[in-house]
Order: sequence, then structure tokens, then C-alpha cells
Amino acid sequence: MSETTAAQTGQQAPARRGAAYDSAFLRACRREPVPHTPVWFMRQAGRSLPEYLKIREGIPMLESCMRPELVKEITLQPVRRHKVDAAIFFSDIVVPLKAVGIDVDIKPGIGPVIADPIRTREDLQRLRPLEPDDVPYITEAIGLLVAELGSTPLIGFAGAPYTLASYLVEGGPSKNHERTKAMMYGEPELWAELVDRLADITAGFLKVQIEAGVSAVQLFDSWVGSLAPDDYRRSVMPASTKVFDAVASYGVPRIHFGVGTGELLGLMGQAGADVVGVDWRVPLHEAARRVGPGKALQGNLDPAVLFAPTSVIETKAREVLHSACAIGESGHIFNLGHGVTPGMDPDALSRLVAFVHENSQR
Ligand code: 1CP
Repeated sequence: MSETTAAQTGQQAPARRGAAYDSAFLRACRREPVPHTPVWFMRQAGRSLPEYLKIREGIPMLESCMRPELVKEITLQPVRRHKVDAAIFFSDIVVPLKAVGIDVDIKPGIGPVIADPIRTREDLQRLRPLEPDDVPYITEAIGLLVAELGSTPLIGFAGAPYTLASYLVEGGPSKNHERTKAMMYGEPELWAELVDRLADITAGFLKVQIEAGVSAVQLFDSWVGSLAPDDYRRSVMPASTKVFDAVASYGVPRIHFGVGTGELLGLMGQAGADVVGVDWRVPLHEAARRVGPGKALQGNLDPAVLFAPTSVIETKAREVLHSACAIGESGHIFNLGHGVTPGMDPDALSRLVAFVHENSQR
């Protein structure tokens, strides 16, 4: 898209032309040649870092997401410490729900808890679209971060409609998503409207982040791996596609990730992603076959491997790099197969970043 067209459509050039444009991470997202395989970690900011635990002391999780200076500092902590190739914006998937008026809290040791779950047609009225004015603190925090990060890209993110729906319908974290699936199977029209409204909220949240300057976005559909492909295609994919379509014209890479999604990888790519995140259960060469050509892959070291001795971590990391050769010369972003967990040794993560960089020099 030319500069003129970008201006005409009111979209921001910085996302495409910013200082991070030629970073290894963004080049890999675009499947361009890279000097080394870029690496970052899902949940790299947070409870594995002593400096995070210290700065968060006494501040509730959701409140911390609304303080731009604090968000900036927490987002930068893992970048300084680990020398990762990208920062991920410190926030949470339930922030946009809170912003449109849902009574949600993040309880320590539990996760998001919804005071009044969404289960009927009347409940849906509480889910209105998100406007930029609902989240001024997001715009401000991203502005601060982009100025500070320079050529290091900042990844924005949101929860995908299915994963958000699971919290809203269950009322909190759940293992089997039974009420959620009962609505999906038993009240398909109500379900379709629920995920459609969530797609609008999610798209609104991602647009705010892109307009503010993030250079890539990741849609977390963390729990969608609980679905069979036909149910995903019929009941979830249209809403996720709506989200990806809504931000397509900005030209920033769109990453799509879920856990246990081996059987869904092809469909998740088709939903509109440029990069498909893979958990540790499917080797990358097989994931490349399932996703098909034209997409980059992100992943996929088993997070639990970080608890093993260094020599094992390095052997397993080498296997991931080797398996990624099937994607081609470029188009691989090294990550864990899911997020960093609280007990992980931060030094092991820093060593892993250096190892990936050293062992993927082109
Ligand atoms: O007090 C605390 O520190 C609470 C722990 C915590 C943190 C650090 C929560 C509660 N959220 C976050 C931040 C967060 N959440 C980030 C920060 C940026 C980074 O990655 O470094 C991100 C990307 C998320 C996204 C998120 N929140 C997801 C998708 C990612 C994933 O891990 O699958 C999900 C499912 C949530 C919900 C959530 N928020 C918090 C918890 C403990 C959970 C999971 C609860 C459950 O198991 O259902």
C-alpha cells in the first residue's frame, strides 16, 4: 500500500514503516530472510521475574493494566533481561471485557472471574462494541513503549472469541468448558451472536493497539484445542475470521495461537493468520505440512523442558530449530509451546535466547 493510500484510509504508517520494520521478528513474520531466528516467549512478562513480583506488590492485576507507566516498565523487564527479539504488551485478554462494563476480576492463583456470567439472550446486551475512548490507558502505554523500544517490535494481543466466551459463560477458568460447549451445541443462534459480539470487541481492542503503534498482533485462542475440527469450522472460525479481516488492511502481521490445536492448525491458518503458533505436541515440520504454504510458524519448545538441565534444554531447542528447517530458509519464530510458568528459572530463559541466536546464524 502506498503512503498516499495509507493516509487516505486514515491508517497509520508507523506500524509498517516504524523503526522495528526490519527487525528479525517482523522479517520472519513476513517470511523474509533473517540474520538469526528471532525468539520471544509467551508470558515472558510476569510471575517468573522477581522484578515483576516486586513492582506489582499490592497492586491488583487489572489495576496494573490501567497504569501506563507500570505497563511500560513490566513490558520492558523481560526485554532488558532476556534480550528477546520482541516485547509483548503487558495486559490481559479480559481487559477489553472490563472496559465495556463486564464485572470481571483477576483473582490471584485463579485467573479471571466473572461476577455475573453470560448465559441468556438478555445477558448479551451487556456486550457492546469497544471504542478507543474506553481504553485511553492502552493508547498511552503503547505510545510510551514504542518510543522507548526503538527497533524492538511490540506485539499487541487479544483473546479470541471462543476463549473469551469460555470465561464469560463458565464464569471463570474451567477444565472441560461444559457450559460453553452446551451453549455452542444446544443454542447455536445464541452462541453465534455471542461470538460475533466478542469478535467486535476483540477487533476494536486490536485496532486501538495497532493505531497506537504495535507492529504485530497475536490472537490467543488458548482453549480452542478442546474442539473437533468440524465444530471449530462451523461455530468458531467465522468469528475469528471476522477479527482477522477487521485488522487486515493495517498490514501488520497477525499471529494465531492455541493450545492442543494439532488437528486445527490448517483451519486456524485459514481463519486469516499470517503466522500460526504451534504448541509442543506437533513437530514444526509436521505443523508446516498441516498449515500449508504461505504462513510463518511460531513455536514450539515444551515449557516443561525449561525445568530440565541446561544440556537437555539445548538438545530440545536444537531439535525445534532443526524441525523448523522444513518451513524453509525463513518464516520461523522461536517460542515456547505455551507460556512461561511462574516457577521457571529466568536465567534458563536468558540462556535459551542466546542459544537460539547463536545456533541459527545465517
Ligand atoms: O497477578 C498476576 O501476576 C496474575 C497472572 C497474570 C498475568 C501476568 C494474569 C492472570 N494475566 C497476566 C498477563 C497476561 N495475560 C499477558 C501478559 C504479557 C506476557 O505474555 O508477558 C498475556 C499475553 C495474557 C493473556 C492471557 N490471559 C491468556 C492467553 C495466553 C495464555 O497463556 O494462554 C489467557 C488464557 C489469560 C487469562 C488469564 N489471566 C490470568 C491468568 C492466570 C489466566 C489463565 C487462567 C486460566 O487458567 O484459565
